[in-house]
Amino acid sequence: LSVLVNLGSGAQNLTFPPWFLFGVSSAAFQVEGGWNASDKGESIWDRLLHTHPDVIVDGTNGDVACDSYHLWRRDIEMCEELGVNVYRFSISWPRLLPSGFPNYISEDGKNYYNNLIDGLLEKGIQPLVTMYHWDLPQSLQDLGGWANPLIVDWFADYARVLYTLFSDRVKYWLTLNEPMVICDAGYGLMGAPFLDDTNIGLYLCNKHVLMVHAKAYRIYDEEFRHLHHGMVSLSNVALWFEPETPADTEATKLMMQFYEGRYAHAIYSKLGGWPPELEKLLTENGKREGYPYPRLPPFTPEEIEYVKGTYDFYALNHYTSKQVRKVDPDKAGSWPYYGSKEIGADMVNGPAWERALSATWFAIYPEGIYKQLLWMKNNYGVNNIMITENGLPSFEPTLYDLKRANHIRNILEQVHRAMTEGVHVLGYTVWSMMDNFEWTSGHKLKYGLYAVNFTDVHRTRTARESARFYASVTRTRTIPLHET
Ligand code: BGP
Repeated sequence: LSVLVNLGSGAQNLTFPPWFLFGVSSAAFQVEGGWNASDKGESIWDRLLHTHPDVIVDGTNGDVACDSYHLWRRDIEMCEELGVNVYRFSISWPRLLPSGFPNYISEDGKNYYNNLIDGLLEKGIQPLVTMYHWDLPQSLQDLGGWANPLIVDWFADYARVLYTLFSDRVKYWLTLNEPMVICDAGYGLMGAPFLDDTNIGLYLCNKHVLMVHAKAYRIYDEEFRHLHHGMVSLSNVALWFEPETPADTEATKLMMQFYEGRYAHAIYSKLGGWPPELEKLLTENGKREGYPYPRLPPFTPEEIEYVKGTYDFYALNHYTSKQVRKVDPDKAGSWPYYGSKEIGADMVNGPAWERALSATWFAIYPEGIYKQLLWMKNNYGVNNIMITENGLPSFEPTLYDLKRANHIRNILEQVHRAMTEGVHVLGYTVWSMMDNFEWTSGHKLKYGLYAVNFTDVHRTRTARESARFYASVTRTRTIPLHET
């Protein structure tokens, strides 16, 4: 039984406007493989997984992943089968600039991305390019990585190379994917470079990601926009938070600022800089973990102006929602999925929210995205929003993933609802086009519209039911009124 049967009569369905961009997402490290193909440099994820395979639940790594380095033609074909308008992928910095610097540009790296971009455009699919999805050149990590303020210049050089090579054809750019994960995971023993530095390194990183983004945005603005008329932003991860009881309202506001505001306020708010309540908290609350100093490095007034307004649209990755419960800071669950000692709050699942996976953090609450979109518009006054990731994880490899199809439908219904209430949503891209290397979950966790056979050298991709459903959505530009 295909859900397609429900899409017969347009009158029964919710319709999306012709300009709305439907897409799918991926990231270089998670799909490309070819980790040492040709002259590619080593990334921090290559280094981590070659030295600490134990951090990945199933001991897998990104050496081959989906082998998209060789199978890019098939990837384009899948985009075509899905009927999407945009394909979001990322560029591997060490594949293009093996030393990390523009003193040497890899011909093979350049050809790989040119082939992908040209192949997509030939099929009428727009590339949406993330410049950095967590695979920093190891050479730059050895120089201090995201804790070194020089990264602002290193990234600027890299961004200029990207714009010079590709911005005649790439119109949608994202500088960074989820700075929250770059800093909080990278310096909190959850992802490469796998450092334990939540007092200093993490917060230096917080400032530098914002400066990096701003400079890359301004380079486009000043040197390339008049030639190519594209759009630049960054993708922030956006978890929707609600208070468990009215007594938890203040803690919820702070949680929102800690999770999202730390990476959004400086760019999108009228005031700029750090969210004021959070800045106060991370100054006065320093003693909590035995570190009696302010943590957030200050912005100068010039820096505040430099970062403010550096966006052409707001990009968000939204997966799930949490209720917030105020607790004794010492008893708070672990960041970023269960709670925060800094805020003194736990994250709990709403009683009526379904879980996608047993005993994990993923609650299914489609209305969260509707509330999130309205919050962005009302809180920051930004009304040009793109959903750059959303999807449903599962440990089940089944091809008959009606639950995922229905989840996408339910999310799109809430996006549609926000749009009818005046939120301008540019588009929506599903995470993910295919099963891939899901960071610390390796190959165990599946997000794909397409299943990938990782035991087969050809990395065969097979459409799931959700792929057929999504293809029907992109072709009709409608979703059925009710779940299947
Ligand atoms: C986002 C990342 C993606 C993807 C997704 C699923 O944060 O940008 O790269 O991995 O999350 O994440 P997870 O595997 O942690 O569920």
